[in-house]
Amino acid sequence: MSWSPTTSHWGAHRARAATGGTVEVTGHPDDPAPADLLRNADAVAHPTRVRAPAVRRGWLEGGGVRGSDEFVEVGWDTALDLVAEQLRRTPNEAVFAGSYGWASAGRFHHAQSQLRRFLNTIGGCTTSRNTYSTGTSEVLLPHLVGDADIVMRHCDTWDTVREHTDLVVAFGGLSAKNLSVTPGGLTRHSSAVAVGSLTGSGVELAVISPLADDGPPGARWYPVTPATDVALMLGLAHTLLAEDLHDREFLTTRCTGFDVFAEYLRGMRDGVAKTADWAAGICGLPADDIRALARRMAAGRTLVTVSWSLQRIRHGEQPVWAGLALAAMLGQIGLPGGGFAHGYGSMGDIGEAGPLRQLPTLPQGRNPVSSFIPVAKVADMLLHPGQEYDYDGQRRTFPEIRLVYWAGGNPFHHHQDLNRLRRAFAVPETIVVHEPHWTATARHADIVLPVTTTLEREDIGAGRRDTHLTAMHRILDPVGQARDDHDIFLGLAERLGTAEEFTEGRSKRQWLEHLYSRWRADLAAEGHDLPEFAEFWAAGQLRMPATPPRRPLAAFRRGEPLATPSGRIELFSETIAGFGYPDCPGHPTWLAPEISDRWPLRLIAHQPRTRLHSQGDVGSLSQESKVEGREPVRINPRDAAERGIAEGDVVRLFNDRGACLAGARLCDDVSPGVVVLATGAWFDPLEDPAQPGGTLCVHGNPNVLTADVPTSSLSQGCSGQQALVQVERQHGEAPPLRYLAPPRILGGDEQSVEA
Ligand SMILES: Nc1nc2c(c(=O)[nH]1)N[C@H]1C(S)=C(S)[C@@H](COP(=O)(O)OP(=O)(O)OC[C@H]3O[C@@H](n4cnc5c(=O)[nH]c(N)nc54)[C@H](O)[C@@H]3O)O[C@H]1N2
Ligand SMILES: Nc1nc2c(c(=O)[nH]1)N[C@H]1C(S)=C(S)[C@@H](COP(=O)(O)OP(=O)(O)OC[C@H]3O[C@@H](n4cnc5c(=O)[nH]c(N)nc54)[C@H](O)[C@@H]3O)O[C@H]1N2
Ligand SMILES: [Mo]
Repeated sequence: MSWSPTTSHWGAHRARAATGGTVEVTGHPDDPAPADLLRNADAVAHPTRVRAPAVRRGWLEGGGVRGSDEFVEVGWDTALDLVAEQLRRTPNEAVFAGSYGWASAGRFHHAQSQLRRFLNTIGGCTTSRNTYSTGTSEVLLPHLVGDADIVMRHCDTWDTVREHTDLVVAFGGLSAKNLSVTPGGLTRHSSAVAVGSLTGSGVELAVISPLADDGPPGARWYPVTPATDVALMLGLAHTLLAEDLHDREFLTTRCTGFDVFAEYLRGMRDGVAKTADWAAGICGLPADDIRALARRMAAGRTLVTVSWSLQRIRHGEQPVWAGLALAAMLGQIGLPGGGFAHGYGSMGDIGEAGPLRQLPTLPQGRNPVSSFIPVAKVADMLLHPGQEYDYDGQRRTFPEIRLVYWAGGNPFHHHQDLNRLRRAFAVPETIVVHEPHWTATARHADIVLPVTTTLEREDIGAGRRDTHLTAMHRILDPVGQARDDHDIFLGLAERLGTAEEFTEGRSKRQWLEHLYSRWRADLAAEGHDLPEFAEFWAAGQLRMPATPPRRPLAAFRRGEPLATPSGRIELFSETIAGFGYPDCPGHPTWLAPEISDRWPLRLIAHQPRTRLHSQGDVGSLSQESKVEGREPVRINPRDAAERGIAEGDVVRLFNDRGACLAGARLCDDVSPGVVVLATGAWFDPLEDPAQPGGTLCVHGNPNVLTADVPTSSLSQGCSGQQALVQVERQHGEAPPLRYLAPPRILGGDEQSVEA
């Protein structure tokens, strides 16, 4: 059989059906660095696929416990009748459909857009704002630079960096594992190649991270103590100030509030000068190295970049703000290859040269309900309806939620303190989940509707800065009775009398043609002549026309004001200071992280190398990385020896909130005092006798350990990147894994009619 074009968040590729219902995949012929993640494609036929609509038995019978109940398979008509009835009886504001998550690539079958479009036809729902990725920066940066995109999306290309930059100072590193991923996917992964060859092209690279492998070979590693980057940045800034290496002209004409920040650096009010020696005592790097780095930064063209991970911890505003202030002192913001950026090494599209343009998009309609939460407040909302909280200068109140609807995300992957999330998920009357797989979220739902994956349907797809638009051909038949999210919502809309509004009379194929044709017309208005849909579909892809490069910071440097109150970069923000939040003052500030004698190790729960979040965890690449079936945890040999832990041992990570098992990998790339357990191992909870009321995740999901606390009252962002833990060898036999098989399902074949 021949290869068909498709795309994924980890890149465009080719696929074809293989025996056993699975697929074969191969990289796109133009891709210089196809993603390893392609190897997880065989997850599509895994036994964890949801085969038929299923309803939690306890929900039908008025009892049971979400997350440990069995399910009853029902036919599609019954399932859709049940969901429609619940939607009919629930007030719209009491329906929470924030439904955060990455789902699959593809512009039409984007699960969250389909969900919101459908719910908007029946009166709307409570939603969520911002992301787990950059929820803190999305709120902070508009106060500092007017538009977050100018430091997160309009960054210099890697070619510009290679040509102009002498030194890249990368707080959080430039992690190769992250570069294969971009929402919607890329056809050519040039960033992966560019980062790998940076130092070879004469660019100096300072990787500031607790992990050596956050940078490519040739980089200089600065093993900073986690959560202390702000102290380091202040120590660098103080050195620039003390040695008169700062750009006064830029600071007075292009920034506001440097005087306040400089007073803080000198310790005029708190009596603590933020010298390199002061910083060294906190961040673990020698003071001489800090001073030398500051001088080096001032001696040439320097790019300061802060990875997104740094704002995904408590007080996550501070490293972003302090990094911006440091770059402002160098006075190179807006010069090619210099200044400040946020997210190189976090996502594959940052630094790519492809066009940044609007892609074909499914219109979602208008949500008549104005109620929303910042995305990471989901457990707080469910547990504390009516409670007030702060958010970006507003005082808001949690709505009372009776029905939770999730399509395209996995909160039992992405949220913190999963034992608390279990308590929160016990609250609503009904939880509906659309899922291809029996994820932990599906297992905590009442009504689980099986959906297709991209391979089982037709779509069009591309990512930000992608070079091509891909015609995503259908490669497999739907697994079991799986339906497209769109068809499920159509079934509901028919029952609720809004089918015409939902579909506008178009079939799925007509929607693809419609979205494409509208997009084509927009491009025609710009003078680009693109083929008709049929021609595009047959070709399998088209090259996207280039966009004129936009360098908003260069324009700012030339005198164009920013959309901030002062029109300048705000190193002190009167607005933020005016909110009076103790956990986010008016200028970059060192706010010491929590430490604890009981929990002496700092866990880094970063993005996984072997999958996208939880997606593909049952695929080959991810499965091959497991140790005794458990997720690998990396630990420095010194910390392992102190605990009698050997390579390959099953270990237990624990703190006040919960515990999980993992498989030990001893590794010198990890600083002493740090352990690394990537996110995304499917939550596999077992009642834990040692932790009354809590559970032990026998597989290795770090979110049983992370705290459900916001970054600050300003942004209420996700702080899940780190947690304080202890680690010990697991004594006795480790409990069996259960996540690789579906939950207990009753009724099965008699009740469900093959589609
Ligand atoms: N501790 C800690 N936690 C974190 C982070 C961290 O750094 N540390 N990072 C956070 C970040 S940055 C993010 S973005 C989040 C990611 O969190 P999520 O985006 O929720 O994670 P995914 O595993 O991608 O979940 C997507 C789900 O959608 C399902 N799916 C795929 N295609 C379809 C479809 O077509 N339709 C439907 N209905 N479902 C589909 C998949 O099976 C999967 O279960 O995690 C966050 N969580
Ligand atoms: N393979 C793969 N790639 C991905 C994803 C995935 O799931 N899999 N997810 C994508 C998504 S949704 C997002 S939002 C981005 C996220 O991009 P990031 O948030 O930047 O990625 P992480 O891997 O979580 O963190 C990057 C590195 O930051 C370092 N770090 C952690 N804490 C500290 C600290 O206190 N100080 C310093 N200096 N460094 C620290 C860690 O060592 C870690 O390896 O990644 C994207 N890329
Ligand atoms: Mo993310």
